[in-house]
Amino acid sequence: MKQRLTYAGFGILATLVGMAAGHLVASLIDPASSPVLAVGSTVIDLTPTPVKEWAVAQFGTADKPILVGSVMAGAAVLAAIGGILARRRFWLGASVLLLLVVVAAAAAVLRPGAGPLDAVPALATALTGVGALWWLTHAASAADREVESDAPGPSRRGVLIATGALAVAAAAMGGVGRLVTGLRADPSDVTLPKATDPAPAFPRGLEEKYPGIASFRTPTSDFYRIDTRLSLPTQGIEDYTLVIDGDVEEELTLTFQDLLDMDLIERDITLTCVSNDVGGPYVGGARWLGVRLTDLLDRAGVGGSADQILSTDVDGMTISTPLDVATDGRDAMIAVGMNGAALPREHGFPVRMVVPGLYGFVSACKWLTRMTLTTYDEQEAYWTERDWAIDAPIKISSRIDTPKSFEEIGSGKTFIGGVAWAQDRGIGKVEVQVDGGDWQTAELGPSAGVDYWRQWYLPWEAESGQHTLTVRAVSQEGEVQSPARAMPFPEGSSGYQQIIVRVG
Ligand SMILES: Nc1nc2c(c(=O)[nH]1)N[C@H]1C(S)=C(S)[C@@H](COP(=O)(O)O)O[C@H]1N2
Ligand SMILES: [Mo]
Repeated sequence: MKQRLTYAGFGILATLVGMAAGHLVASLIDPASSPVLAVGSTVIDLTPTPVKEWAVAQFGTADKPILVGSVMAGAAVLAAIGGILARRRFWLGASVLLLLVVVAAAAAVLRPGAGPLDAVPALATALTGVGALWWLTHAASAADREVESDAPGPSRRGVLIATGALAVAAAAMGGVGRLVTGLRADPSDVTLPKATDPAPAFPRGLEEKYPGIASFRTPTSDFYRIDTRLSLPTQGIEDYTLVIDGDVEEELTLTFQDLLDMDLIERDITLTCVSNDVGGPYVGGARWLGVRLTDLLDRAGVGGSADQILSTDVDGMTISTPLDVATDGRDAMIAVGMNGAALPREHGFPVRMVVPGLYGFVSACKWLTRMTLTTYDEQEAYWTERDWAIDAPIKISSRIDTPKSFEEIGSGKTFIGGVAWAQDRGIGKVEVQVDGGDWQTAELGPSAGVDYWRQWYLPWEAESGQHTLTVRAVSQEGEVQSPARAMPFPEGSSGYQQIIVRVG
């Protein structure tokens, strides 16, 4: 039994060393081709929509580390079996490791936008992993022979040396891989020109006077991040191009500088993810800098048949946007800046799309490299293939930020506060209901335009006991937030947020 455990450990250690080697080689080629990440990404793409929604609801943005952890755990189980088998028949055990590598190589090569070169990290994993297993099993069997012959010798130490050296090697390769990724061109090296059409001065939000309410502008580092990626693209600006093709008079290929040379608009726009539950965190407000979408489309000259802009990212991931909505006069843009700086890699460096009023999955393509004017009949985007809606305007919604659900607060003078959004229409009113009583009109914070969320608060004389608080928003056009409960799939959640608080 002890022997088995030891060999299971050998299998796991060998696999770890192999993974670390693959990760290091991938950091030089393309981080996404790292065996663990490639398998993880394939799992994401193959996961049925309901399961994915469940994972997002259950784990939030921790879903990615959990997925990577699960892939590693699965690999560890197989690696342990491989290690045990390798004790008696080395190549049988090694073939289990090799099977894992073949799966990883296939995942890396079959990713959209990948090529044969993306199999190299898996190859490095195979060589290192099998080599490590060979070293460990040979050191151990040498030690076994010594025990049998009762001759004291250095081989037991040999096992320790092999184990220690391999563990250190795995950690070192992991560290170097991280360093290499960090060395790549940084968005903070990019200086952006000023907007030709700047946004008005940004008003001071309510958050200082009414603590607990989400800050009026979401700090970039706190901005929610939702995408299908496990590693960030390493796209730089020197070799960046944006292609506009499909049903256009003239196909365009623009460099990053070409985009900066055009007129730039600056707008305050609130993004929202379709996966945001009522009361959820996947919404944030930022100041975006970019080229007006219609300026670009006019340059290319859109033909008569297109009804969809199919955006493609650096890796071939696609996002669809309804052409008529994006060009109806709203401030849709191809953004290069966020909150006064270049886009961070997490949020689409160097270039992304932002369309006020549409959920991110049908508009906000990050790491954008191509816009194809086409039709929904002809081409389907990533989420369209997964049965999500194609026309997905953001639903009017409101959220209570303070007090928190199930919070215990002191009785007396206090306030209820939060945010509300109805992009492209603007918030007209926010109403709060305490214990099912009359809808009371909340005070609104300053406005940064119809595409931006609005903070709100309602002074409240809190009496001891348990209370139910409910919020709803009304747009400037008088459209009332829908009370009908809906799940995020397929076109966004609806219903009123209701929380319970205890007043002491
Ligand atoms: N290339 C790419 N762009 C993408 C996504 C993606 O998975 N890949 N996710 C979209 C979704 S679902 C949303 S809600 C927004 C989120 O943008 P953020 O991460 O900058 O907040 O990006 C959109 N753009
Ligand atoms: Mo999203």
